Amino acid sequence: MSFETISVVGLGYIGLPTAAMFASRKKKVIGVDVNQYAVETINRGEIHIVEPDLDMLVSAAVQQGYLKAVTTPEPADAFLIAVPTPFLPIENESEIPKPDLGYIEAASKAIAPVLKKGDLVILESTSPVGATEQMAEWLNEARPDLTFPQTHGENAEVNIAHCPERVLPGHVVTELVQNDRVIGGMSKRCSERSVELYKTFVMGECVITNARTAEMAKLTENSSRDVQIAFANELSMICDELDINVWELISLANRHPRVDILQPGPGVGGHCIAVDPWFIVSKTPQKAKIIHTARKVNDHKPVWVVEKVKVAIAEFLNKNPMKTAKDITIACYGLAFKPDIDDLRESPALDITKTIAEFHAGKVLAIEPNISSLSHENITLVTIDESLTKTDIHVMLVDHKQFKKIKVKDDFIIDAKGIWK
Ligand code: SAJ
Repeated sequence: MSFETISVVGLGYIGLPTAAMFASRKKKVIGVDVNQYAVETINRGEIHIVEPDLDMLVSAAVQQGYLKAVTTPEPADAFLIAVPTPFLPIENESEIPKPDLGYIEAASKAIAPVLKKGDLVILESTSPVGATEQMAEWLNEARPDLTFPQTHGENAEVNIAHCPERVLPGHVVTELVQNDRVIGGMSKRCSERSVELYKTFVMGECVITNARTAEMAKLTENSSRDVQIAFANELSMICDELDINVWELISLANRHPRVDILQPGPGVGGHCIAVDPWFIVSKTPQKAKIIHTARKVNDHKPVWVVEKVKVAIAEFLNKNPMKTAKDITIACYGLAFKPDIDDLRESPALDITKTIAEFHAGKVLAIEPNISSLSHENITLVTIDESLTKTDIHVMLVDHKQFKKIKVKDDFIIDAKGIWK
């Protein structure tokens, strides 16, 4: 049975581009989101997030009548769930964060009333191992009149799979088409039907496995990157103590044919790499030792950068005994969670800037070429030129392309990205 109508639940950074991609292949797509503002924006043919080329795709899809957004699910042949999977709040620093499946539960309960025999339900959200089986249980509880793969395997009336998204923010539109897809069906039939669905637009290979392995594959990809970044961040702190330029060191070590070290930075941000490893650690805390340590190393890096700023303030005052901390202007270059994007969510650069603004008596400037306003009373958003004339201590946090051309002559530079030193 082919897929005439496809519903995408959750119209964020993954769901909206996926919905637009199906619509661009002339499928009837119903996007579902609890956010009324997002729904209205999309129905006008506009977008509520920033992602290159997505605006054109959504505008065309809405204009041609292939994409509409709603707040309450409607019947469809396939449902893709792309809702957030954050972790639950922790009481203290030593606690291991646990995943919050609340959005998946709410999405399952929302689509259950419109599910029918022959439908396919795909969980795309990055999820802890076992989440797809849990989702299947929620659907089964809500619709005891239908059969599901956990009890009826190949003969189930509703098919279920986990097909994690793996696209890089900033490159979503191309990566959705080109990347290989891991397809983890709860039965062989679930996988085969999912492949058929994704082949609507995916040019990469659709590789079949089971749901648990697919869940773990996604977590492994992001944990692998987190561990590698932690290695670079640990090196940066070791090298600072030993008076060695870590960027020179890494470029030398990377000349070895089997060494490929990533780059240190102010910490790991975004909603994926700093979150997903915890889904492994919370499930198997006794075994996930390197993954756990990497998280701690990366989470400590912003604290370390703030300490360097405090040392620079002390050195500045030592060199300028007539001045007080109130006279010192500190500029933070970059607030986004990584270069050349406008996304400030879970950004170590933003956290560092806010922390400095909390303790520092003098002015704190922020230079973020990708945003036009910032609402924080102690931080002033300025241009590069303004900052270069007013600043005493320069803190380089994000290697946006605009910053690479700057020549900073002052003595007081903390360069977390190694672009000025
Ligand atoms: N970072 C470093 N040093 C590096 C590389 C990155 O400090 O050498 C930092 C970045 O500045 C940023 C953080 O790591 O703060 C994460 O950035 P990223 O570019 O590594 O990854 P994300 O979070 O934008 O996207 C990741 C991708 N996963 C992998 O590359 C394995 C993407 O493919 C996933 O789809 C996405 O997570 C996701 O949604 O899970």
